[in-house]
Amino acid sequence: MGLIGSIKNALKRTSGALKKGIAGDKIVIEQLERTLIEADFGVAITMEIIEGVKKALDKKAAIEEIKSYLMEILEGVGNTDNNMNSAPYVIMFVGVNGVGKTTTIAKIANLELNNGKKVSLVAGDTFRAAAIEQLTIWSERLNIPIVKGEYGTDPASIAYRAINDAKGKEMTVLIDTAGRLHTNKNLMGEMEKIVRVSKKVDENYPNEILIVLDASIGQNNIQQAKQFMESVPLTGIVLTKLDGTAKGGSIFPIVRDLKIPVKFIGTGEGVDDISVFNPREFVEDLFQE
Ligand SMILES: Nc1nc2c(ncn2[C@@H]2O[C@H](COP(=O)(O)OP(=O)(O)OP(=O)(O)O)[C@@H](O)[C@H]2O)c(=O)[nH]1
Ligand SMILES: [Mg+2]
Repeated sequence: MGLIGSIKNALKRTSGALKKGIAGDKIVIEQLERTLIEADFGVAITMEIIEGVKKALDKKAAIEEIKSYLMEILEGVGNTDNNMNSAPYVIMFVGVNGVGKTTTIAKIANLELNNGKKVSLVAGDTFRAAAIEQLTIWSERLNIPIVKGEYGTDPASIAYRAINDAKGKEMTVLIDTAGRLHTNKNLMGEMEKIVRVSKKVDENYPNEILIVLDASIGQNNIQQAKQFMESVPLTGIVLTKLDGTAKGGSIFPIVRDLKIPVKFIGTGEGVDDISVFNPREFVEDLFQE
């Protein structure tokens, strides 16, 4: 299945629910409202959509109104292009436990390889048992280099070494980090240090700090991400596990609240189950026939 097919498929749970809300010849406001809330669009955005729909002349116009309103939210937070062209281009992935950081890194590595780019992986999770092996397996499977150290060692020094090794090379450097909660001060400090030390190689590094969010927890992601934002300057979002949730609508309050763009979406467990985020495609697929 092609990439577009897989987004459509991944959004089936959310789009299927939305379809019920706009079934029939005319949009029934109460029904639409309930559906939007259930799909986790949030109260504010739901109310704004309803206002727009009330002004529309017919169902077709109403749906077009909804789509363009939602597109504005996604595009209103700036550049969603992935222009990964510095030498090297360094991306660090952060987030709480189990959201899909390591899997996302493998998927993006694979995307980059398919685009003819060189990639290296950085095993910056020296905390969780088997985390280094997990990334090593991916590096072997994808046949790409990995920079790693011992468990319990400082991931900042590993990241520094990796970025320094890649200096001047056209290469995408993907830094894995341990899952952490904001309440773990040590781990939060360790994450800040990775950023600080990367900047010693070049102040632009890491070029991106992407927070990986599990779509199935919906709007609860907002609070979680804000806590990370207090420690490191997040540049974008990877929204994973869209395939397993009907809460796909939460992407809108998340983006509007955090004011950073979604860069990639995860649509399954396989290495190909990722898409470079495209707001128009996302909105069209939400309202698929
Ligand atoms: N269905 C689905 N599963 C996913 C997706 N992304 C990751 N997963 C699964 O989520 C689980 C956790 O993935 P990891 O990549 O290990 O998550 P992590 O954030 O690195 O976890 P920690 O390192 O323990 O914090 C695995 O079983 C993945 O296969 C996705 O887009 N869809
Ligand atoms: Mg991991």
